[in-house]
Amino acid sequence: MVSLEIDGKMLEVKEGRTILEAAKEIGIEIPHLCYMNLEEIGFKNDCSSCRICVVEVEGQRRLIPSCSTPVANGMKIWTNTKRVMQKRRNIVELLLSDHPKDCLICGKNGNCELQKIAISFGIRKIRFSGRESSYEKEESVAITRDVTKCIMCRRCESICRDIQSCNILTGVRRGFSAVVDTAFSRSLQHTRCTFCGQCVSVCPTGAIYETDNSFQLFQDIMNEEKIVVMQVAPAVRVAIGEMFGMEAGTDVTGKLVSALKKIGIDYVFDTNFAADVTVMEEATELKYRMEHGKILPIFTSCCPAWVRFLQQNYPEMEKYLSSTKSPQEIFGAIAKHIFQKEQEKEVVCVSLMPCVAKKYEASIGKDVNYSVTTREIVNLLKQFNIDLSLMPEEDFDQPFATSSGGGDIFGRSGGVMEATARTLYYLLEKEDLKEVAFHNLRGFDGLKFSEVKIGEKVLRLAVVHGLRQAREVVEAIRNGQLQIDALEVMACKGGCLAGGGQPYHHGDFSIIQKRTEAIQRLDDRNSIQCSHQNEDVLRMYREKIGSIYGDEAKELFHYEKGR
Ligand code: HC0
Ligand code: SF4
Repeated sequence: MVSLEIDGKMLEVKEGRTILEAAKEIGIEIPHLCYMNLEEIGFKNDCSSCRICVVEVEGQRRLIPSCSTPVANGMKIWTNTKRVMQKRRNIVELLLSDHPKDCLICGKNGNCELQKIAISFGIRKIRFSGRESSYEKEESVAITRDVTKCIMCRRCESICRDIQSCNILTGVRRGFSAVVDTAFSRSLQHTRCTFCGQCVSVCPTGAIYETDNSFQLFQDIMNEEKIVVMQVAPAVRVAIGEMFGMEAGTDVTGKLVSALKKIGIDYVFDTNFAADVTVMEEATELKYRMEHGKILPIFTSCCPAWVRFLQQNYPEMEKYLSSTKSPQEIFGAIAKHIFQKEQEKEVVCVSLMPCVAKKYEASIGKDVNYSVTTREIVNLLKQFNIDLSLMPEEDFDQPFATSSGGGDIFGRSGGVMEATARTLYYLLEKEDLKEVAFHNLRGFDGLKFSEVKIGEKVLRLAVVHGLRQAREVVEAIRNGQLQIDALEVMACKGGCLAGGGQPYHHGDFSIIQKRTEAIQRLDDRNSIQCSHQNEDVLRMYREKIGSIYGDEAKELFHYEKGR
């Protein structure tokens, strides 16, 4: 332990802690912009580029950045001296002097950390004026970049490099012209960007945010000629309440359904129902591959960022991907090929997702018209003056309303594999697993393994999240160092619960933990444990599709020739 003094208070903290972290332990919040620490998933951005967190340390002539300076025995620190306060204010005013002032129509309005700092510093006037940078905005199908709003905090660069190993964004140029950009300023679409949206999750300003589809939804709702059908992804229901002041991990499923109805969505269905369909198809596909000596391991294919990552970086490994579509796309097929037949007007299928890559997936698929994020729907609900916390509870619309616990856990890392294993066991053994929980596949470890004994065979399952670790796993499989039968990959650490379209966590990992616990509770409390026990799914097959993994199912729920 290290003993030190901050603002006259004595304290002891663990060795290796920074001054900023130590101060936080005794309730002193030092303002900062570039720093972010998600220790639990191995992400730390402490390049001390903004220098808003400077403090005075006795014996040091210069002001010290608290985010990157470790504590030492006997240190005496002041976090709010005149010098410190003046320096911080100068930095913020300098940042603002070269920052667009279009907050009212900015994608981060209300969520911007620079805006919050400007408010907390009471800035009404910027003393410095001069040249302002100008860059074209880039709007891809999933992510919009406005480099004029880049403050060079480098968080996007760090997460893209260290957690995702994609290296799409990097600091370019020097001095006044320095910004974070792609190589040769290429649009994201023309790079190997996966659209995972992790850069969006950590950007403090409006430099990177989701491409907006909420206005399109607004217009469709207003159009009497259309029937708007919305599917709600597994991870949204335990996160969206945060933006209405509720505790992270509050399950607001029923309230969300009634709120969506209230703003004029005609039908609200559950993506978890489609997740159960994905399980039926994927488990049957895996069984088929095992029994016919086809290629193994099978890779899950429901995370579009992971799929794009594999296609771009390891095209020779694409053959391992399951041909089963993601729940988003499976539901799209249900909406456009089953539900549409019973309607007289045109059905618009919109997905509500925690993810920005789902916008990309919708754009390359046929059936989902477009996707909106958790944050976008919150904006829309607020436009309609709806406070989610005050809404009554309502059920999803029939007949796509029921899900099993297997469908419910899709939103967390390990969920797809666990749900698939529950059903695969049943398909092969003709009886249910006695214990459906695969505890080894849960939690935040980057790579997790489990085994399931089916007859004489032991199936080896693996789960990985975060693309850096996914890359290591793919390479180990390619080099023959790792032998497994099935692999789940989610691009975001923690799975969809931590997706790029979710309420901002602002560096607080406990939020993601609480969402994960909440999703697990849905599974634990569900009286239907496995996808193959979902009577509504089985009825849909009986009445509309025919057999699982049959001709019609393959036509609707699978990509041709793999992908
Ligand atoms: Fe996910 Fe999904 S679980 S990717 O994380 O598989 O986005 O929530 O909707 O499609 O179900 C995201 C979440 C989904 C899909 C499902 C899968
Ligand atoms: Fe990197 Fe993902 Fe952002 Fe693309 S979306 S730039 S891959 S972090």
